[in-house]
Amino acid sequence: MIRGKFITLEGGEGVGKTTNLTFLTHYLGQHNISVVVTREPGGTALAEKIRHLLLDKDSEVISEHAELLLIFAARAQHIKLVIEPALARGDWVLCDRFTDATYAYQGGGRNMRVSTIEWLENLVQGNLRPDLTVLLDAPVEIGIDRARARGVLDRFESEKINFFENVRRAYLLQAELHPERIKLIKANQPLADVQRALVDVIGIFLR
Ligand code: T5A
Repeated sequence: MIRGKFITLEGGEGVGKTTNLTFLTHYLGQHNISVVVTREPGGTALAEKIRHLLLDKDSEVISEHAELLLIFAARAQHIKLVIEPALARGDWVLCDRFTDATYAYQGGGRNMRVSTIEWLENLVQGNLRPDLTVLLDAPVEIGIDRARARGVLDRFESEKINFFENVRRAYLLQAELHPERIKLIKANQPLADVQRALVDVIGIFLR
């Protein structure tokens, strides 16, 4: 059995990850590729409970270490129960956010040490890394406005603009550090153009 491809979508708040994940799922379906669509934090019953804890803005103050460890606890479950079995079956996995989000939000946004994140990444993931990551990038205000237009903000969305500028900077740094894996698409263009760029990027895997 040929192992499936592991593709992640990344970017700040409201840049269009979910919208484009749905588009990509449909597009791959047209190419007869069996796809598992999932997200982080989340993707299993336990990991979705952890997601709820992380996004709940009425919870007690969550320490930075608790936040980081909860994210990796959810990820450990997700990898073992969903991602690895799917890839081993030959399915492709499309995941809305993965560890690049940890480098961006906890590393960039919360200013946590990159070496700590790397250590947890190696512990929890072993050799597992995405085959391809699409980074949707847009000026922070655009994504925030789109997220706000949707209504109630969660714990992360309630952060200050400076936090999101640091998140964006850290994402762009990840793309610089891993140019072979992370492909950047400008998300502040019309959706049809974003999706054309997405088809170009994914085309490499379909040949
Ligand atoms: N988190 C997560 C961490 O801190 N560390 C981690 O390691 C991980 C994995 C999860 C939160 O957890 C944090 C980060 C996050 O804050 P989430 O729900 O995954 O939350 O992330 P959000 O960014 O909040 O997801 P959103 O659903 O808000 O944003 P999306 O998915 O990027 O945006 P989407 O597709 O819902 O689009 C938003 C709106 O914009 C429109 C869409 O139609 C929609 O209305 N839109 C466009 N409009 C015009 N032009 C375009 N090109 C458009 N693209 C989309």
